[in-house]
Amino acid sequence: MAERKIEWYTDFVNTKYRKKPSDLDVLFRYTPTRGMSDREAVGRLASESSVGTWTTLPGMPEKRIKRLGAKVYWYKKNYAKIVYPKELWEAGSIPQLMSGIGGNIMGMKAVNGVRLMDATIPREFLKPMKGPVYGRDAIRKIFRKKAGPITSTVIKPKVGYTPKEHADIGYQIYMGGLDCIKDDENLTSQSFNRFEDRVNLMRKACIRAERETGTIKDAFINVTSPNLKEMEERIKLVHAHGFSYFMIDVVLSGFTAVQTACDLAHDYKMAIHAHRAMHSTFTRNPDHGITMLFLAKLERLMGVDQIHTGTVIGKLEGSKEEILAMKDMLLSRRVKEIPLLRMSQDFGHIKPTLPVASGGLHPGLLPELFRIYGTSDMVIQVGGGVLGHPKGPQAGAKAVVQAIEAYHEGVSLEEYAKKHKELAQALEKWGYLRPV
Ligand code: CAP
Ligand code: MG
Repeated sequence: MAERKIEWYTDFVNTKYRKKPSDLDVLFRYTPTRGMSDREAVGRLASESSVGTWTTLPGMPEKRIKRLGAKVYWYKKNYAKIVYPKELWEAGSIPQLMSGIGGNIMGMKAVNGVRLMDATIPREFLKPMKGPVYGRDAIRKIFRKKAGPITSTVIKPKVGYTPKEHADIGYQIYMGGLDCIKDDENLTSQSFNRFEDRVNLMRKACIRAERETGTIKDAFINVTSPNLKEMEERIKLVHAHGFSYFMIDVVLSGFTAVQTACDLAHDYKMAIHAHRAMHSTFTRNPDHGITMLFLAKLERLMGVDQIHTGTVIGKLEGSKEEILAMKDMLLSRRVKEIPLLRMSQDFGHIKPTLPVASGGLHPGLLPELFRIYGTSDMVIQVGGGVLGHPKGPQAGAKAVVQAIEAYHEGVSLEEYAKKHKELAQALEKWGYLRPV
């Protein structure tokens, strides 16, 4: 029997292809399985993420479908660049985009692993996207401060307090000088701390602290919900109480929820704090999944105003190289390619998103954190490092403020601690510890 061609994977490899500005240009890292050539492996990635399947399709309208197919235009040493024509995508829909470039290809037997590193997203796709309402401008427009950081504390223990206990501690922290109180990622509406009661009492604490300090206070209250209808109700409630922000667990809630939340944020002129809990399930393995950098890009485009990006020196994983590339990507109008790490991107009308450093921070680490980030235009989020202060949460908040003042004044923490007892007490407990 004559041998028949049953598959067309290598038709998707075209190293002579000249990419168009309207193409989506994606960088992947891949590891072929044993016996699979690079060409065969990357062809499969391009096929499955665009129009192809495992076999040839004799009846298909050849010309049109081939035009819609992805093209591998470059591959070398486990990296490939694949372009996709704009017609393949529903502009502005992140779930649909990810159904292609982050979809079935992640499970193909042809590769031991495939990692979506980053993508240059064309202007056409971005057109319907609104981006953040405030983003970096939250520092000036919400808090009326000239410079960052926006300071916040997540109350610890993570869960367990009643709304009243939560709001009382929140009040003390506000009075210690911090701008915001954040819910933890696993605090939503449990029996011991109902959402409605927390919103209500937190608002009272916030207003009282604003009146007594003459500064602006807000809260990142977690609206993560079992369904979109409930999420919308919770956002409306937070808005009706006069908060400027709400928080959402962006990975756990999913892209559709985030896009819905962002639309509502535009309706209500609110800012969104994006917690990334669960991202490590797909960002941590260097050979597989999706990078945190690309996730952060998607979140900026969808419209979160601030997103957790890591600390380098705190308790959670994240390389300095990626964190810095991500921070620049979030804060810039345009970024250049960093070979094999980041693709170029023009964000056009999409505002910058603030990075959030969180996880194991305490006063002794803050100046080092700002030096690493190269800016204090960010959000800092200190939980244990405030609540664990030997003299209580208010003293903990004061110590954070003092560490920031020392940084802005260019004075060492030891020097500043000579005249600021809360900072001295924090340094005595934690010094410059990098928690693990
Ligand atoms: C920090 C935190 C944050 C993580 C998130 C926690 O508390 O509340 O959720 O920082 O991580 O639950 O661990 P601490 P990331 O300040 O007490 O460490 O910012 O890396 O997404
Ligand atoms: Mg947390």
